[in-house]
Amino acid sequence: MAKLELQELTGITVEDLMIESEKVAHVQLNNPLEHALLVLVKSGYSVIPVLDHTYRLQGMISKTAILNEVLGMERFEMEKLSEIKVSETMLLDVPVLKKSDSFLTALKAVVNHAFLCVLDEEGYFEGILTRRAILKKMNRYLHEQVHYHPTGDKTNV
Ligand code: 2BA
Repeated sequence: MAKLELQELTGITVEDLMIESEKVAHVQLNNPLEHALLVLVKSGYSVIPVLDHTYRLQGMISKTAILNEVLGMERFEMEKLSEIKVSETMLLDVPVLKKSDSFLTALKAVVNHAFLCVLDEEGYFEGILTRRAILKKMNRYLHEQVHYHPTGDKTNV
């Protein structure tokens, strides 16, 4: 594999690294929390996107928020899971990116967020960009720098 140069790294866009929407676990606005918890547990993720029926992003739902919702004074009131909708419990303030955003924009964003939703101009969901995808690219670039400049020549870093 050819060495990854700095210009190539900074020239990478969100589109090059994102996970396409078909592969992203998600739930719908009017799903009951029971369904959302099932998807979260089965997929293994802690937070996933919430979409409406037209595939527009509406929020995010987490295992923690669901468990908080059903936490009673003395026990988890699991019967509530079928009564409450995702729309009542989801997080509304969702960080987003565009496909055309640069690697550096994405790098800054994943400092504070494990993943970001990627939307088109009209708010339709196109996929997600994860912290893992960004770190993987950074890891490759930095290791190649060390490999090609083992004596600490920092001219290309
Ligand atoms: P978390 O679910 O908190 O997962 C944190 C990290 O743990 C993930 O980092 C990944 O490295 C690992 N991990 C968790 N569940 C996994 C699974 N089922 N298969 C493989 N690895 C798993 P990232 O890959 O950077 O993902 C960051 C966040 O993006 C995840 O946080 C999750 O909220 C979301 N995410 C990632 N891929 C997703 C997908 N296909 N569908 C929905 N959400 C996804």
